[in-house]
Amino acid sequence: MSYNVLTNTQLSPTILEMLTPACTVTVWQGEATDPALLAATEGFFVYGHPKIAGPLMDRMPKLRVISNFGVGVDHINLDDARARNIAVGNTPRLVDGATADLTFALLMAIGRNVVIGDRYARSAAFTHYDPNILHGHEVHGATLGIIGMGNIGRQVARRARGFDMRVLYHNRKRNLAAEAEVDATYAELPALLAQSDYVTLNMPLTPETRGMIGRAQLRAMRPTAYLINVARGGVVDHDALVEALTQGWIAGAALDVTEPEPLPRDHPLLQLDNVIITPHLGSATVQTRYNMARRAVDNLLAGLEGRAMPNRIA
Ligand code: 8YV
Repeated sequence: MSYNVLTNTQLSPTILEMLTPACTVTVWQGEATDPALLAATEGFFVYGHPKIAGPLMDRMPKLRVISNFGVGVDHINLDDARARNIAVGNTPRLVDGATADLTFALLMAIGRNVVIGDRYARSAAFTHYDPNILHGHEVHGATLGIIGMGNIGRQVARRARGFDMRVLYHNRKRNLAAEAEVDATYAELPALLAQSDYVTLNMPLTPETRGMIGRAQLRAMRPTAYLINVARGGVVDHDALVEALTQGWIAGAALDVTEPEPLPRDHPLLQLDNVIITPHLGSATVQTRYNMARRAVDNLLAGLEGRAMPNRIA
């Protein structure tokens, strides 16, 4: 028995090795995909963030399971899947540590001029040591504002303790377990923005969080503060962010995610020295990516075989 599985992009050899004993895997070619192939598809292995909603699902009448490689499922219409009895799996918890590590890497890199310092140190302009240049802002002892105190936010808070940071957080609802574990203090959004030296975005993209950081929120931040986004580009209004960074409303931003992703090559954010951009590397470690692959494959196979999926979100 070999299940018909579609994927949206060429999968890594590691994932293919996990899938091929039980599945025949083909790659979606967009509109050019053979309709017969779609009609036969039983499982969809989703890699990256292609938009998947009802009309596409309807072209796959045999589709029983969508397995998402990643925790965030904002690109998949879960209501449409539920309405069609299609199970959706994802990979929660597995990405938390790596994503929190990258949140901290970006926080330190933007606060301490690591990237711009690297560029300078490689350039012809670096002719002698100059103690007057590239003074950043302290990380230890600073106030960190975490927006989104879920599993990833909590891991960020744990790392912040090691840097003797004061930790504020904002979340849909208070997270008393996190407060007790990491000594984080709940704050309303305006208070968090006004008091934080570093603001990290660790929430999912939902209709409520889309555009949550706009002009008013960026204006409420300190001119010496930094914004770090490892969530989804859609939670930040990018036009407002350009304004904030060029008008000095905030000191800088470090973005692992943007909308669109990638940004058009002539986007003004790419021209700014007080911005760091990484290509969505939050979970990109050898170990985490392996664990995500394993879980995504396990979800897919369980769904196809009618067993309980290890992580089912819809
Ligand atoms: C993945 C992510 O890299 O888990 C998520 O939500 O954004 C990342 O860890 C991405 O989803 C790859 O498919």
